[in-house]
Amino acid sequence: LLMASPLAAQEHVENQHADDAKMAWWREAKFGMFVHWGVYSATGGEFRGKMPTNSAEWMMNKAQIPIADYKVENVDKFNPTQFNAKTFVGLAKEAGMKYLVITAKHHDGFAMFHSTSSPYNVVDATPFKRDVMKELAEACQEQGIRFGFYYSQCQDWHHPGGMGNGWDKTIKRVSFDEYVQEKAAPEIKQLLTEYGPIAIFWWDTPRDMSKEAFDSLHSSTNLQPGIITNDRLGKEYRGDHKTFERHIPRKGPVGADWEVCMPISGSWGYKKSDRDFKSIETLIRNLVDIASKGGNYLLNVSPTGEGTLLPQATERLKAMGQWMKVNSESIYGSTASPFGKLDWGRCTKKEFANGSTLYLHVFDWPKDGKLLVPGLNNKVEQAYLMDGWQALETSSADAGVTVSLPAEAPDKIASVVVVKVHGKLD
Ligand code: JFZ
Repeated sequence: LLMASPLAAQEHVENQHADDAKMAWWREAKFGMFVHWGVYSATGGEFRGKMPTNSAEWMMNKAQIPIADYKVENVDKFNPTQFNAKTFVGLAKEAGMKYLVITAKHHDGFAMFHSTSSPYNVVDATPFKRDVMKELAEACQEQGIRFGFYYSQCQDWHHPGGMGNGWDKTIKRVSFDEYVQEKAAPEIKQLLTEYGPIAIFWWDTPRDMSKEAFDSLHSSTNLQPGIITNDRLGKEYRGDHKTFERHIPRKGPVGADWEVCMPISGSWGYKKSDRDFKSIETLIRNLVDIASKGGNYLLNVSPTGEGTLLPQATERLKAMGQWMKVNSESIYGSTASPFGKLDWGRCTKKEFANGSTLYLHVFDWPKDGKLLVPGLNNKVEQAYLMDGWQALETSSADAGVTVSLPAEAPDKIASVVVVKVHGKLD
């Protein structure tokens, strides 16, 4: 068997320039919603009174649930009657998110859309019978949110050729290539032809596969011109952007597009016992931190078996939206900070023909009212607070530019000070 084609990675490098146009919206967007939703959500990650796993979408694997039991305990119980795609997408929009990526099929193999290649899907196999992917695709289209699919291409714990299910002895195994031909490739093709414009295809997780299987999965993404893919199709595959999982890198990778995906709480999929919600402060500062390093933030939420988010999640998204309402100019379309570590917070930047704008995100408001921008020697044209546009005095010295601040921080989490300077920075 041949390994995943290294050629694919090569082609990508040669196409780097052409990619600039297609990556433009994604680089501008900075902030997206990730959604893990599946039949595991019906029981909140619980199996017959036990919570087998840290991350609910892995419950079938961790509790070694046979396919037949998973059907009874989860598939048959999936009936999210409170789900409303418009409200859901509206919340992403309110948070300031510009795109949404959702699990069309996770490792459990269950299709959250009306698959025409496998009856193991939300319309044919659950009491709910609604194609929730179609509803979301339409709501995103209406509300101007770019829409993308997560798809587990290697692991499939339901199909006899899929990877990962070593516990259900009733499975009569077939080859992985058969699984690709019968299920994965046709499902992906369907997702990319019957759901309107698809902005992102988010592969997960790479494992070894034949060149034929790799090519067959990969080629389907040509069905949507301009589609953006992550780096998790095959081991050698770079895709258009690099995925960081759960953690923010100390420095962003140079010359590459990248994204940090992270659950808003502890688990990706809804888990009843999950109390690990990140604070509003952490979430806003994460967004700022990632933007200051040049990356995107794909923040995951976990709809319940009812089809709604917990109030803890809704509240946090709304608070992020409040902050974005005042400050989003410092995030959308910004690029990485020209500075290394800053004592008081982070910086993002935008460049124009004759000058640059620095957005200083102050986490720790200086007690003496003096904010030093170390090493900045460009001529300052203007400085003001983002919130309310109050003009601020600056002074320049060898150490850099010092901005004089009012006594009170406009925002305890992150106040933005805008500094417009002459010329470029790097
Ligand atoms: C995968 C999934 O297994 C998980 O359920 C979730 O969907 C997450 C977003 O992605 O988990 C991974 C995949 C890759 C790595 C870590 C976790 N990785 O490369 O470090």
